[in-house]
Parts: sequence; structure tokens; C-alpha cells
Amino acid sequence: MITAMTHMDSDGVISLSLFLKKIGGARIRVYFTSPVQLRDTICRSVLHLKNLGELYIFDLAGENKAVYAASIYDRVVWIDHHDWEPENKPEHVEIIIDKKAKSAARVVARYFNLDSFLVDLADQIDSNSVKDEDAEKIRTVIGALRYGFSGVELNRKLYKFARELMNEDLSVLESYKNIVDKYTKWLEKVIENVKKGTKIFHVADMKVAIYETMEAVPVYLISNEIDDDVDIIVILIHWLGKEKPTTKLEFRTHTDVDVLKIAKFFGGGGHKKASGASVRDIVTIPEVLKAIELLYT
Ligand SMILES: [Mn+2]
Repeated sequence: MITAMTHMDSDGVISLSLFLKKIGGARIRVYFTSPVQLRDTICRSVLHLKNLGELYIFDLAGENKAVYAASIYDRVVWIDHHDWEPENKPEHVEIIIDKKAKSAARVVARYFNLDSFLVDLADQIDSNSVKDEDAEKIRTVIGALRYGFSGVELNRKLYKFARELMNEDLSVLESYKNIVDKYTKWLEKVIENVKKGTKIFHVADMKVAIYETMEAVPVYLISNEIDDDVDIIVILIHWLGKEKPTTKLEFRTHTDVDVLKIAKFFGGGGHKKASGASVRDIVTIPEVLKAIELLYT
């Protein structure tokens, strides 16, 4: 049996589609998840299973506990491009990290010896430098699916989309027209809110832009709306959970400031130019500003 876990974004979906191509479109178990959820996803995935088989993980940064959890599988292949290093791992766990790669899809393609135009599109999307219309369309379809669905249904839709991409025929993108139209209308409202609601601060000789919201907004969109001279972009997404509120923090830069540092401060990770964290508490703007002052002065 084969299980795959991949990031719930364009790079993750394309990474999976490349892998599906490699295995000839075989039906496998697929979980779309996030670095924060990964350990839980792994633990949930093994319940009631007699034979565990192989686990493939794409585009997800890990930490020791996630590596240990993954190692319960008979064999693990973990391919990523985020900035992390496993401290120690069992022999049957293979971890390939190329943090210089623009996308995990590129590392996946190299590992499996695949050649696909999708890799270049993943590069464009994941480094937020979209040039091709096809890259834009793929990113929008995934955004629309994440906007329109959740839970098991979202997982199924993303898996279906990865299978469609596997065939490398992008005419399939047209079939998402309705849901994309609805999503695009919502995006226009989000952009308006970002323009009105972004606050600018000057901390540690840097220009910092902070946008707070309670909606699951696409981060690239906000980042693109914010002025080019902003050193640190902070997006605070607040969730009022059943037991405890959670704050999702996203960090970007337009001026090459290392934002991995601040993500790690809040217990997260990612890349030097794009990072994030998830905190099971309300994180306020003054707290973020204090952290920036502390870390960057
Ligand atoms: Mn990625």
C-alpha cells in the first residue's frame, strides 16, 4: 500500500501529480495537510491499518516528532524544499531536502527522473513570480477549491485535481469555471479590505505592514497588494476555535529580510522569504511588533 501526504497548496498538488504520473496513476491514499498538522495527520493515518507500506511526503517541513511518527511506516520517502534539517532519523526514512529549489515539485521531479512543464509552473507559483497564464489558472483553481470546500470533501477535490494534472492536459481547468468565478468575486472584496485595513509600522529601522483578518485569505494576494518597499509583511489570521483560539501567522518580505527567523520565534518555519507559524492563542499586533524589535535590532 502507498500513502502520500502533501502540502495543501499548488506546489503540493503538483508534487503529488508528478508522483501519480510516476506510479502510472495507481490509486493511493492521499492526505493534504500542513506542516503544523503533519504529525497528527501521520498518526491518524495509521489507525486500524494492518499493513502500513510506504509513505511519501511532499512539500512539508518536518520536525523530530513528525519524523519519528512517519517512521512507523515500512518505508518513508520525504521530499521537500523548506529550510529544515532532520536531527536524526531511522535508516528506512529517506529525507531529501533541497532548500535552494523554488518548488518541492522540482525536487520531486528530479528524484523520480520526471520531465514536466508543471515543474516550471510550480516554481512560479511557489516563489510568487507567476508569469504564465497557466500558472495563474492552476493557482486560482486551488484557491477556489480551498475557498469552496473543506475537510474530507476538499481532500477529495484536491486529489481529483492532482489526478487531472497528472495527464498534463490543462483544458481540464475550464471545468472549474463556475467555482472560479465565485472565488474571483470574493477575492475582489478581499483586495478592497486589504487596501483599507493594512497598517504600516516602523520598527527596528524597517517598514512593517500588518494585515489582520478572520478569513482564510490567500497570502500571495495580500503580499502583491502591499508596497514594494515593505521589509516585513505580517498577516494575522485569527480562528476562534471551539476550545482555544488560534492565530495563523504568515510572513513575507519585499526587501530580502530574513523572515524565517520570526516564524521560528513563533514556533513555525518555512523559507527565508516566505514563512509562517500557528499559535494556539490570540497573537496581537503589539506582540508581533515587540518580537520584530527583539529579533531585528
Ligand atoms: Mn512549496
